[in-house]
Amino acid sequence: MRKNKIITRRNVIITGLTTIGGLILPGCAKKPPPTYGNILRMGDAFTYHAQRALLPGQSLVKEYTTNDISSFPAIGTTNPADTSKSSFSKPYENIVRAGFKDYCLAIEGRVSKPGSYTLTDLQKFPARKQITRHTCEEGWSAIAEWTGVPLASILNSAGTLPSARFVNFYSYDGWVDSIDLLDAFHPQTILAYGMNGRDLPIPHGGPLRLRVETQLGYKSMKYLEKITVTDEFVDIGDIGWSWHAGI
Ligand SMILES: Nc1nc2c(c(=O)[nH]1)N[C@H]1C(S)=C(S)[C@@H](COP(=O)(O)O)O[C@H]1N2
Ligand SMILES: [Mo]
Repeated sequence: MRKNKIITRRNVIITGLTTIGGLILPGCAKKPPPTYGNILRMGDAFTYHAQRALLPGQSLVKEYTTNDISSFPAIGTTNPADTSKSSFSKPYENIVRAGFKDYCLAIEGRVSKPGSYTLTDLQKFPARKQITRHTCEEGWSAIAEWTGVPLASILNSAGTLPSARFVNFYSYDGWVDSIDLLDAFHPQTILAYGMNGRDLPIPHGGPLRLRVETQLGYKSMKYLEKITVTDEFVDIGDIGWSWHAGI
C-alpha cells in the first residue's frame, strides 16, 4: 500500500487514464461529476448500511490529559520537500514555499459535491481536540494532543453517496491507503492541522494529516493531498502491512 507510483499525477493526466473514483486531476483543479454505481450494487450498499445500523455505537479509544503528553519521534517521511529523498514532491515543495496558503485538500469520487478545502475552510468546521496514544507497528508508542476537523464533517459536507464504502487517502510522499466508513465516521477520526497546541509541524505531516485512533500508527497518513470516496476497495498492491490494523 506504500509508495505507490500510480499516483504520479502527471503521467495520469498525460495518458488521460481514468480510475474508479473518476479522473485524477492535480491538487484542487475543478473535478468532473462523480460516477454512480451499477444498479446491481444497490443491494450491496443496502446490506452494508443495514449492517452498520445494527452495529452498536462505536466505542471511543482512551483519551489522556496534557500531563501525559510525551516526546514523539517523527517516523518514515519527515519532509517531502527534501530534494535528496525519494519522497520528494515538487507540488509539496511549492505549497511549503507559499507557507501553506494555497494548500487545499481535494475530495472526489462517490460524493455529491466533489471539491476542495483550504486550511481556512477546514478550520471553519467545529474543531475536535484529543490527546491520544499513537502506537507504531515497530513497537513504540507516544502521546500527543491533536486538533482537527472530524473526517465525518468533511464527508457530510461533500455528501457521501449511498454507494460509498471506502475512503482513500493520497499523500504528497506517495503513500496511498484507505479505511472503511465505520472508521471514517468514527468520532475520533480527524483531519489534524494542529499538534500539541501548534500548527502541525512538517516532520509530523504538516499541514494536514489523518488521525485514525482505532488503528495502528501507519494508518494515520501524513501530508494529505487528496481524498477519494469509492464503492469498491481500491487494492493498492505492494502491501507490506495488513490493511486493517485495529487496536
Ligand atoms: N504519508 C506518510 N504517512 C505516514 C508515514 C509516512 O512515512 N508517510 N509513516 C506512518 C507511520 S509507520 C507512523 S508510525 C506515523 C508516524 O507519524 P509521526 O512521524 O508523526 O511520528 O505516520 C504514518 N503515516
Ligand atoms: Mo509506524
